[in-house]
Amino acid sequence: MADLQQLADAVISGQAPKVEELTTEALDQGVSPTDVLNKGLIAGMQVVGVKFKNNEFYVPEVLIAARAMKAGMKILRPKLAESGIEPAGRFVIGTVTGDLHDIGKNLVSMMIEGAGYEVIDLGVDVAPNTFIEAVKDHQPVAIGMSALLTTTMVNMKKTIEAFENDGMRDQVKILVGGAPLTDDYAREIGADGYAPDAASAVELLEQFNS
Ligand code: B1M
Repeated sequence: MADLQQLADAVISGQAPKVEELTTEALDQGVSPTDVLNKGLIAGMQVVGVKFKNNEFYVPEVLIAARAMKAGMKILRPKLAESGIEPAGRFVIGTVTGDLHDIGKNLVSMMIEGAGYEVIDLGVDVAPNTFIEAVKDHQPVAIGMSALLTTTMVNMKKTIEAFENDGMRDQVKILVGGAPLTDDYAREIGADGYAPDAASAVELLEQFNS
């Protein structure tokens, strides 16, 4: 019988080919796609999140684990679609106008995907209106904005104001993060939450979605 703990361990240690092999094996043996997702891939990424938070893992290990998880998701996604299993919710993410830094954003994006959400990644240099259109199109649980420059973090405020001006502010939770940000700044600009790291972003999203 397929060992889902072994699959979780392969995600944690970032072994993409092994994750592919174990995901295929589990499905072939009749394990449900939901169990493969929750007890294998997501369980593995949860451990990665904890290790990252505790400084036991650094950025490269997280990126390698996320790549392994994605290798499993590629096999699993069509099976999940066939069995009509919905994602936990949708999450829209982007780096704000004028800012091209995307390493942190990509980490957050991968951890959130690892927690079972469908992630719509708008990329970098994302204009306020693009966030608004994405909310209209995808109705996410929340949007996430990333900024790495003191000169671009102000564009988070502008984006929130654009949501307010469009009468859309109460339709979505807004999560912000990035190295120059603080909890106080997030509060000051009217965000719903500030995540100092990728694991905290997952925790906040789970709170918004409960
Ligand atoms: Co730039 N850069 N950079 N840079 N760069 C910084 C940010 C800087 C601090 C370096 C420095 O001077 N010491 C400085 C900013 C200074 C300031 O504003 N006070 C700086 C500068 C000045 C610049 C340029 C202006 C340089 C120039 O051209 N003169 C320029 C700006 C370009 C632009 O954006 N318009 C620039 C360019 C670049 C590169 C293109 C060369 C490259 C980016 C490559 C890329 O992202 N694809 C780059 C890099 C790599 C950095 C540093 C070295 C590393 C950033 C990084 O990836 N960190 C950075 C210095 C540093 O931080 N040591 C620096 C790792 C990443 C995992 O952490 O992004 O903080 P971070 O993400 C964390 C959390 O913050 C949080 O979770 C992540 C994981 O834990 N998080 C979120 C992030 N986003 C979140 C969103 C959330 C929740 C949590 O919700 C949605």
